[in-house]
Amino acid sequence: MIPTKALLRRAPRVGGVLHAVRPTSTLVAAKSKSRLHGSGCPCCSPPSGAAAWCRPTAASGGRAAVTRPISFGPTVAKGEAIECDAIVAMGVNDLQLKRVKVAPPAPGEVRMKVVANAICHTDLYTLEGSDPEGLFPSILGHEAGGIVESVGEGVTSVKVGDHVIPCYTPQCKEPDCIFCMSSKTNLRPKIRATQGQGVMPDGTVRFADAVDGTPYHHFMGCSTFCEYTVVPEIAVAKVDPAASLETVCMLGCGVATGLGAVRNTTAVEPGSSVAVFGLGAIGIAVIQAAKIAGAARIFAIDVNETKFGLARELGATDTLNPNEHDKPMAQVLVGMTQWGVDYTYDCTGNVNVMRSALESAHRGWGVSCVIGVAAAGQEISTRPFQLITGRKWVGTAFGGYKSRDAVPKLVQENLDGSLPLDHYVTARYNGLKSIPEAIEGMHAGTVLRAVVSY
Ligand code: NAD
Ligand code: AHE
Ligand code: ZN
Repeated sequence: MIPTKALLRRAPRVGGVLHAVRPTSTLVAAKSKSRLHGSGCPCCSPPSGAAAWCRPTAASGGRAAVTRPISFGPTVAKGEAIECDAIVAMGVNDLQLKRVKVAPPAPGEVRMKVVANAICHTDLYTLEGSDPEGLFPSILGHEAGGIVESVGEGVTSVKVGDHVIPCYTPQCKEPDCIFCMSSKTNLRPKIRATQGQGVMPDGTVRFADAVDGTPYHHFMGCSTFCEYTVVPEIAVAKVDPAASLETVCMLGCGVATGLGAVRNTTAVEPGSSVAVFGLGAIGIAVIQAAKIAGAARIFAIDVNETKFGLARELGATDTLNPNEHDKPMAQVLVGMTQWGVDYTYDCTGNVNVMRSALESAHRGWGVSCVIGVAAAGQEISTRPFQLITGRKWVGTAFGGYKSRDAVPKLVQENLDGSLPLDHYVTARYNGLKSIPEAIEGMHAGTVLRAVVSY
C-alpha cells in the first residue's frame, strides 16, 4: 500500500475549490507499480467503440483522465438535469469542489438526493491511485443513504420519496438470472463491466461539469460524493424510513461486508475461535458479528492500538499489535491456540497480512477470508502445504449478501435493537465540502467511520 498518512495535506481553499493533494513525485513513483491506463488496457475499452478513452493529463498528475467520447445523460429521459455540488476526484489525491449537472434517470434508473455518506477505505484506495480500475475525473463515494428524487421509465421497485441505499453489488432478481437465483453467490455481473468503466449501463454518464460540460465518471455504480446521483434500479435497496440514513448508510458497504463475511462467507459456529487482522469498520463488524454468532475467543490484531478499546467492548478477548512481537503473527496465534484459529479475516488489504491470516488458520479445517482490497499489482502467496493440510482460503464481496434483499433486513435488525451501529461513527460532518477533512481523519487512523451529511 502507498503510505498515505504523512503525505496527504490540505491545500488552501482557492475560489471555492478544495484540494486534497500529495506531492506529485510520490504519486508518480507509487503509481509506477500499477498498470497505467490508456490504449489497450481492458478497463479503458470504450463502450461506444470509440478510440481514445483515457488520456493522461498534467492536471491529473500524469494519471489517465477521461475526455470524450463519454457523453452526458440519457437521450430519452424525461425531467431536467439538477445542478448541485460534488467533490470530484480530478486525479490522484486531487479532490475539487465542483458544480455539476446530474442528468435525469434513463429507463431502469433512479435519481436520488444523497443524504449521508460514510467514507470507506476503498474510496481512499481509489483516490490514492491504487485501484487498477480507478478512473479520473470521477465522483467517488459508495457508502451512502438517500431519498429517491425521480425514477426512469419502467422502474417499479422504488418511488419518489422512498429511503434507499445504493448497492455497488446489484441484485436483479430476474427468474432467469443464474446468479441471482443461485444460493452460491451474491455477485450479479449484469452491470459490472460498465460499472468498472465508470459509466452507466447504456455507456453514458449522468454527471457533467456545470461550467464547461466535462463529463465525470461514475464510481462503483454509486458516486455518492455528490448531492444527487443516478444508479440502476437493480442497485438500489429500499429501506424503512424510520431508520436514520446517517447511520444505516454504513450498511451500503463496510459494516454489511464485515457482518456478512462472518454470517455468510464463513458461517461461524458458536464456540469457534476467530482472528481479525485490521480493526477499521470492516474488522470491527467482523468482531461484532462473531460475538453475536457465539464465538468463544476473538483475537483482534492491529498496528494501531487505539483500535483495541472498541474491539474489546464488542467482544474481542485478546488484542495483539504485530509490532510488539518478534515472531510473525501466525506463529504467535498458533502458539496461543496450539493448532491455529478456526476463522481468520484479513481486513487490511495488505497481501502479507492475508498470508499471515491464512497461516494462522487451524490445521485441518481453518478458514481464512480475504476481505481487504489489495493495490494494483499485488498478489497473494503461501506454501501449498498450508492448503494441503486443510486450511481454506476464501474471499468475500459485500459479505456475500444479496444486496436488495439483505440490506433492508439489516436495517430492521438495527431498528429492533439487535444490531447497534452507532459505535462505528466516530466523526460526523455537515456539508459535502467536509469530505476532504473526513478523508484526512481516515488517513490519520483516528476515525473508524466518518459520516458526512449533505
Ligand atoms: P480502515 O483503513 O478503516 O481500517 C484498516 C485497519 O487495518 C486500520 O485500523 C489499520 O491500522 C489496520 N492495519 C493496517 N495495516 C495493518 C497490518 N499490517 N496489520 C494489522 N493491521 C493493520 O479500512 P476499512 O474501511 O475497515 O476497510 C478495510 C479493507 O476492506 C480495505 O482494504 C477495504 O478496501 C476493504 N473492503 C472490502 C470490501 C469487500 O467487499 N471485500 C468491502 C469494504 C471494504
Ligand atoms: N477495482 C478493484 C476491485 C475492488 C474490489 O474488490 N472491490 C470489492 C468491494 S470494496 C468495497 O469497499 C468488491 O466487491 N469487488 C467485487 C467486484 O466485482 O468488484 C480491482 O482490483 O479492480
Ligand atoms: Zn466500501
